[in-house]
Amino acid sequence: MTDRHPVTVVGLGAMGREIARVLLEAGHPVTVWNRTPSRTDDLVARGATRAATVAQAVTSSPLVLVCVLDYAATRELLEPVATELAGRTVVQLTTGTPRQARELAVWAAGQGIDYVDSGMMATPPMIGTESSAFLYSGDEAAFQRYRPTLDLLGTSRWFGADAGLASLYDLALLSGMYTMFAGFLHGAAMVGTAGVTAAEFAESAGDWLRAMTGSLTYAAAFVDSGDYTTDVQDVVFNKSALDVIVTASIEQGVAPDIVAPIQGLLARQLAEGHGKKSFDRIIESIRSRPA
Ligand code: FVH
Repeated sequence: MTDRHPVTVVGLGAMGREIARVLLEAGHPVTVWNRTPSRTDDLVARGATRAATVAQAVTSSPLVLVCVLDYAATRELLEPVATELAGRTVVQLTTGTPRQARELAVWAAGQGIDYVDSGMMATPPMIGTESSAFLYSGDEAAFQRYRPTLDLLGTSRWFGADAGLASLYDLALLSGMYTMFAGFLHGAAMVGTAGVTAAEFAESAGDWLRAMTGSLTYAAAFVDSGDYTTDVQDVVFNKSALDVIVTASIEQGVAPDIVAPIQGLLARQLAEGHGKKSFDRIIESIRSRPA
């Protein structure tokens, strides 16, 4: 669908507001509903229509975007208006688990609602910019129908008919993000003991981490092949490095809570006889495989 069709946005928090703004600026008639109505004032001033009820909101548009705190709130809002939603498309932008996405998809299918789940790889200021990416899975026909509209929010990436996949990928990417930031903060605490500011450290850390991302494909090759044979920087080597980092942290008065789990995983690999294998084999200590 390429025309500027009506869109409803339910949930006008930090993300929902930016989403509604981008859609309005692109010329879509936008209806908004938020639990706290005053949070929609600025959007109404920009031309959005404020719905008095969720039922009124969802019957205003063929496409309903939901962006609230969690899936419990989503269900509280959508279940009472299932009849009104039948025949429409719901895109669930709210963050949740793959199981929650799959369960909501099953519920929606039972109500005759076209359901697409999404993971938003963006912060509010990124919405509608080149750095924003939105992950989707679920009802492909509905996704394709509204793709031109969804593309306004950021680069759209399709993951398939399993509604849980967008969420799974979203949370996997966030895991990488959180551990990166946590590692940065651990490093900042370490150099902070020598009077180095976090801002100074951020410059070096940024350069180093950017250089290291080039090695992700090497790590992936070990994991995907299941062959962790290496003649460089094996588990023994990396366990030794983590031992030094943990010891240095403690000596500097920094708690090793962030780095110690990696040391622990390497210790397990060593104990299981994989000292000569690559660092990446620690994944074997945490993962389960599809049946
Ligand atoms: N903000 C971010 O950077 C991240 C980016 C990645 C994705 N997350 C997830 O996006 C969902 C929405 O996040 P948000 O930042 O918009 O969240 P808030 O600004 O806190 O707004 C929350 C909205 O949810 C409404 N709400 C909460 N509980 C209920 C409920 N029981 N019934 C109806 N609405 C509810 C809340 O309404 P109000 O407090 O204004 O009345 C806001 O509209 C979220 O899943 C993030 O994890 C964001």
